[in-house]
Amino acid sequence: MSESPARDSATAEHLSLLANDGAHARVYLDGAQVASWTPAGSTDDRLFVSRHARYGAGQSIRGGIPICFPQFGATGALQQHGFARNSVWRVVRETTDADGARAVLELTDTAYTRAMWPFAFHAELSVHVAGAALTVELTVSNTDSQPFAFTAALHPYFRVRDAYATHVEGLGGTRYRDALQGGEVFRETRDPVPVQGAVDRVYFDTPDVLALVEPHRTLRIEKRGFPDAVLWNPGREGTASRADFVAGDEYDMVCLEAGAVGRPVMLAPGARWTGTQIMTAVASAAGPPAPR
Ligand code: TA6
Repeated sequence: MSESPARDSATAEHLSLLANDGAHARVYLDGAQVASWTPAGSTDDRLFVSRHARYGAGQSIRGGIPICFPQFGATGALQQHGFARNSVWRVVRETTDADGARAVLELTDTAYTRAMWPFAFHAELSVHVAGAALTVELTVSNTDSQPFAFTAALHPYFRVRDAYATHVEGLGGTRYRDALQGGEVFRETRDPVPVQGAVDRVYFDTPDVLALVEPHRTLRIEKRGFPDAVLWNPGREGTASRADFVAGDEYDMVCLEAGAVGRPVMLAPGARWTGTQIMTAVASAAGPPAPR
């Protein structure tokens, strides 16, 4: 992997997707990371990116939608969240038509990836924006002669007005592993689940439609192919201990992720797997928020 030249959000190589209806997304080639999404008819970016985020090859931008592959978290032998977010992806195509704007990027094995994970693979990320929705789809193909297993997640940082006034709908009754309680597994008794401070949980086998609800607006989050969901907020200590966060960022973001974490995906030679996350801005019944 090459060392990262100093870059910023403007100079790091990226694609700007603009649908005919005005919906917009920005995708960086570093990590194939979506780092901005504005639904049609809105000026509000629904993705959070820290002012201290780093840009450039080898960096994962603190915010947007990092891709965790071929390992979620620190649960295996690889670096935290795998290498996809630290790799430079190639643009396959970029199109705009009546259905919206789409970019497709790809990543294949290199000497860098094989040194950590000795398999040939092809990963493709499709990003589509139109109307109120952003759709991100990760497809992994096994191009090796032996089977492999991986875990993965799409790790969106959603921008919110006050993280600790949000809640998540749809998780009630599911089991979760709580990283803040020594990795113990519990069953969720609440629905909705309020975000009330630092939280770091993998919810297993959840329903495919969840919602991140703020007092003034809602994001509908649908996943396909990803059985699990991850809920993360770093809390005060989490932002203070990471140089690419600014103190106070914990109020501005909630991660509600689509993951294949609990059971690794097994792929035979020639086989393919796809996981999708569809994020839709839902109009608020309560009207525009009062200024903070
Ligand atoms: O998805 C939640 C999580 O795995 C947390 O445990 C937390 O570490 C977060 O991801 C961010 O990880 P990072 O390596 O980007 O600091």
